[in-house]
Amino acid sequence: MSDIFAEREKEIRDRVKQFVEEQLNPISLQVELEERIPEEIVDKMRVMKLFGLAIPEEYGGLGLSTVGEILVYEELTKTNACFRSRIGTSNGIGSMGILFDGTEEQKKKYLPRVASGEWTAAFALTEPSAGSDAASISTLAVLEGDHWIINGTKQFITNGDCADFFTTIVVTDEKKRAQGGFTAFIIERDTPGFFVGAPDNKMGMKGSHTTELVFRNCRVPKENVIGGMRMVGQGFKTAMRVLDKGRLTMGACALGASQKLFDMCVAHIKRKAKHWKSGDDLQAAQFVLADMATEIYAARQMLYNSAWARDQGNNVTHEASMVKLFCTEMADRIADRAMDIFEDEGYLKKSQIEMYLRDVRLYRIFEGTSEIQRIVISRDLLRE
Ligand code: COS
Repeated sequence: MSDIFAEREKEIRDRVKQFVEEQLNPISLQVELEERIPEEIVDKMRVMKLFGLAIPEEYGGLGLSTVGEILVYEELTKTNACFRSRIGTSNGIGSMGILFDGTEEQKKKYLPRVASGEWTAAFALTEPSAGSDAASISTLAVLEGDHWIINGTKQFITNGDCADFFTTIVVTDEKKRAQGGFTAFIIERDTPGFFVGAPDNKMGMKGSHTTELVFRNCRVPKENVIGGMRMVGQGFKTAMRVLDKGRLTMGACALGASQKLFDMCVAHIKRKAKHWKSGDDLQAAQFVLADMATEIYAARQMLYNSAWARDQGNNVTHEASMVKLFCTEMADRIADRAMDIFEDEGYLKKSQIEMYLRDVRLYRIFEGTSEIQRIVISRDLLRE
């Protein structure tokens, strides 16, 4: 399996591992309590080119393969999940639509700025009445001369507080809807008629913020249709392709968090076992660790295999959904078992076990709930 990793990607992964251990872990709790990532850390992530992981070198990024990218995300999620969210949303779902389907002018304008971390990107699909059922969105764009006039509301948009532009999916043909009636736009933050709401008060991911976006007669130039006017009506496909990739990276995040929790549990049990009087206690803990390790092993194989298949040019729509479904549900089980192992200590903020428990729960929700993944998997397989 290690043959699929290029030397350069392993070297980048190792640098990120060191960065996590030396710079991010020491401030993980601080980010949770202050609900923000210090700007000097964002600067360090810029210098490491982490905002350009998946962006090709010709546009200033690192140009990692899917395998290389998931290796990095796996390391980056062995700490507070917000660091990965800040990077991964911008370099992932926020800008991948431009990379996949944008015009050359759009790629040249936006991707180098995302890669350098000068600009942050976000992805806006979800609406108050359209979360999982993405085909029910109602934000509407109407063409008037050289501008589209957009009205509607998006919600739960990660990076809403800090994004400079938003890849936004809206309706342009109410009859065709998801079958040729949705279009992807680039909405810059200072566009007239575009308003960003206050950060939501969430259960977890405290250092990463979601907001509402409101479009009130928002005037967007024709050039901001991703891919240009020939791509009007193709926005649902752009969004789905972006999510196919995003679901693999979500698997990597869930795996990284699970591995970190497992490592914490091993260290905790080794510390505690010295004081246990009965061998039964040790065996109970050993059985839990064995189950965790087995699940993590299975998750890693399916994730690496699917990422590698994508890098070979294969369509991995249902594999990506399988990875997201399995890895994110596993992370939830592992966080719950970690709480069992740490007992009262795990319930304390300073242990950070309770933070992981709250944060990994989101992995089962964003970029498509577990139920959505089951729909995608079964539909794809039945179609085959
Ligand atoms: N890649 C490329 N094209 C795709 C695709 C994919 N993965 N999935 C669907 N499409 C295409 C279809 O081929 C179809 O094209 P045609 O009109 O040419 O036939 C079009 O998109 C519409 O597809 P479909 O009819 O399957 O749409 P549905 O409304 O039935 O889609 C699902 C249902 C579940 C796939 C979709 O609503 C979904 O993924 N929802 C979850 C959204 C989500 O993850 N939200 C989280 C918030 S975003 S962070």
